[in-house]
Amino acid sequence: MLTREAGLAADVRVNDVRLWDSLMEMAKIGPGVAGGNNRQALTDADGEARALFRRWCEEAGMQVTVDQMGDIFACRPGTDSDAEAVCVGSHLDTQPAGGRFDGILGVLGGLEVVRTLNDHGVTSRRPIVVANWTNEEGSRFPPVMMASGVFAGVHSLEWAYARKDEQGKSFAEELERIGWKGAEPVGSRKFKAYVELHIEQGPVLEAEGIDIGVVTGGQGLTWLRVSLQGTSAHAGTTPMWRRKDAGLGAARIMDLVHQVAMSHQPHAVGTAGRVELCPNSTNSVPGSAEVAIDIRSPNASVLAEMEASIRGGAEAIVAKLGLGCEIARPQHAAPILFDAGCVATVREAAASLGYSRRDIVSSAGHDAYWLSRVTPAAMIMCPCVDGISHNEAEEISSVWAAAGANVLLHTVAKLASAADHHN
Ligand code: HGY
Ligand code: MN
Ligand code: MN
Repeated sequence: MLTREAGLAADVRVNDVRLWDSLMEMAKIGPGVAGGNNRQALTDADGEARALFRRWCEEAGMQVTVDQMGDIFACRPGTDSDAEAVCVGSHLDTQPAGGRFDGILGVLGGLEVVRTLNDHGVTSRRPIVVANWTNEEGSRFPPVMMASGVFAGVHSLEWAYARKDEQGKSFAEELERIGWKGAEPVGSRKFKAYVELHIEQGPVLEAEGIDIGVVTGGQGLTWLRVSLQGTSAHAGTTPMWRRKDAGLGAARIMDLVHQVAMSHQPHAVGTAGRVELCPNSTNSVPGSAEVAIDIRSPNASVLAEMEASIRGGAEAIVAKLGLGCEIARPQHAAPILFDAGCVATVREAAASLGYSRRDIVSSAGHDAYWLSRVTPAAMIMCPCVDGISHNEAEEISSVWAAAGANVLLHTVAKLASAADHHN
């Protein structure tokens, strides 16, 4: 069978109804309490979602393999089996109060690309791989983008396996328990390019009435974990001057994070999304506290300055309150730029499809951050309602989903050297 690299016919579009139905089917797994999802990494719900994704990929004629971090790779063969594959994908795990589209659109959008190529009998010279990266959210097992970080050599497999959740369960034992610990060495697989479709998770595209975000890069992010040591004491009998109140320290450090972010406007952001007090009892002065901090900026030196200000400010706070303090940095990703060639292919695909588009820097972290260390990478974004995400109210339209998937389809077809149609 002769295959010309004629490329994918310009009028081919994804099946928007099938894509939306798949998103809604997947959303039934690990439901939240307000219409979104709570499908945290390595829970039974995550396992169920993975099984559904694997079934769909096998039904689409793909060969599915799993690596030692549980990353799933569904491969559609190309005509040249020696050619490096083009990879598309994202993540199926969600935040505890997550939406139905953050990550999921990129995985099922990739599946829809393959389904559409199958519908039209289009072959591609390069294999196409649809990936699901384990534990992108880093909520149950910090940090974020964990498995793609191991894949890119940012974390060791042993370090990742040893991460524990709040119940003290390790990543390795939970991965084993849900039956998704694969054999493929992590990072052994090489790609020609990686393209990730993702909702913006911010307000820009919708506010400007733009269909497609051509993602040129991503802002940097740092996580700090501040552990405070005071003295647990009776809330009634202990005079104020005698207290070593770790809860008060945590409150002041939360405010410090906000002040530091506000001093680097308009781009810097910062919050303390998780605070644990011990013994966490109304009538006991908190004896210890853990404050988990997330700060971000598109500018590397501003991010470093913010971290220094928080470290310095926290030292002053704990000195005044007579607390012990340890600060760890479980996560740091410098600001990144995506591959100019891949970004141009995304931009051309969006233009050829007639979508309104604009360059945008990602404010959220994504697996593409780490993939860009080991392969040329780019991202495509679609709007989301009011920019809401990491919230069960996260919402997109099927039109936005289809637009993003169409740009993904034509980008992948170009990168994989899709040949002509055969039926
Ligand atoms: O935290 C992030 O930026 C990503 O949504 N996990
Ligand atoms: Mn995501
Ligand atoms: Mn997320």
